[in-house]
Amino acid sequence: MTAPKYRELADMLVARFAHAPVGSSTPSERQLAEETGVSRMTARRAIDELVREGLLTREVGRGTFVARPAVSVPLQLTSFTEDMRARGYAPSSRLLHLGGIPATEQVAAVLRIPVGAEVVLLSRLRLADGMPMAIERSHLRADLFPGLDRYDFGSESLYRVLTEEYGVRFEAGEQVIRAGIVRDADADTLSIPHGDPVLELVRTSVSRGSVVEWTTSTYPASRFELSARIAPVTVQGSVPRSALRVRD
Ligand code: 16G
Repeated sequence: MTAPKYRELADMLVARFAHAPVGSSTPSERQLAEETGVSRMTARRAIDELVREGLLTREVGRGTFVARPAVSVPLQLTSFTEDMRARGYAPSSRLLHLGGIPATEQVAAVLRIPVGAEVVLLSRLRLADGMPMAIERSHLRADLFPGLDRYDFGSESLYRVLTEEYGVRFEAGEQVIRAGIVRDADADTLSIPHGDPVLELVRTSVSRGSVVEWTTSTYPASRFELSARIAPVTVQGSVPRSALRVRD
């Protein structure tokens, strides 16, 4: 059975607005009908669908706009694969780079290894239902994870490989979130305009007392929001660690 015409049009619009910033205006029913050759009635139904699904919002007398960030990124020690599956998206990756490099001073300090020691750099474009979501650059300790290049990170989950093949047990993590401007090469990879704002989530995760991963995830700021569960402080007298700190 083929999908009804309005649904086909709605799906086409979902793809078209996938990278549009929140608040950008979308074509009217009349423009859509003219552009695609469907009736105005079909155009209206397609827009109605997307309004119902929350992708678009209609403002009386003003028009229709891209509504809210498509994805809310949780602040938990979960993997991209798990996050996207939990939202009903099919996760995938495009491998941008996988190879050994000598640790710079910064990498060495974060991973607590000597400067110049080998680390594995894994760079991936992360996609959900085929749509680019983020670029992730992971630095991993080569001594703890020999032979990482045997895995196909175009389809594999890094966390699955680390836990199941290398016995990693994630026990803690720290995530720093900062705003930035997209690098030109990343803009092309993410299909967003040069100079657009991005959110960078920088994660270190710890297994058996060692820092095993230092990953920077670059998300287009216009399409994402961050959410975190907040819990009351339970330990008497403990001071919560500052979440907001001045950047060097
Ligand atoms: C998440 C993590 C990232 C980790 C990746 C593993 C954030 C901000 N970052 O994206 O540090 O490397 O998951 O994903 O959530 P994978 O197991 O799907 O490869």
